[in-house]
Amino acid sequence: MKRLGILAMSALFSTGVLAGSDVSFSELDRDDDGVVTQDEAKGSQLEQSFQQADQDKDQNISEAEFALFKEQKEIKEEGGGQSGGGGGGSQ
Ligand SMILES: [Ca+2]
Ligand SMILES: [Ca+2]
Repeated sequence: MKRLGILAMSALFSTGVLAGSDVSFSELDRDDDGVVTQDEAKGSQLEQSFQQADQDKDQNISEAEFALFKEQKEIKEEGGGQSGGGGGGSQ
């Protein structure tokens, strides 16, 4: 029943800045052990930036590292204006 609403909302979001990248830490941490492994990051946009986000190089993204990563990404996006490179998303 709520599906349409959610779809409409995600459509709204993908016309904005964060095309499908607005994923929360708990969503990524599928086994709920408090860290996101490379395997869990697969398919998210964290996958490409995993090494960057993994500040202490233990091959896990802790919640703190994830928060930092998102923060830096937002700063970057604000500074660079609109990111117009989203080739994957169709309207
Ligand atoms: Ca995990
Ligand atoms: Ca780490």
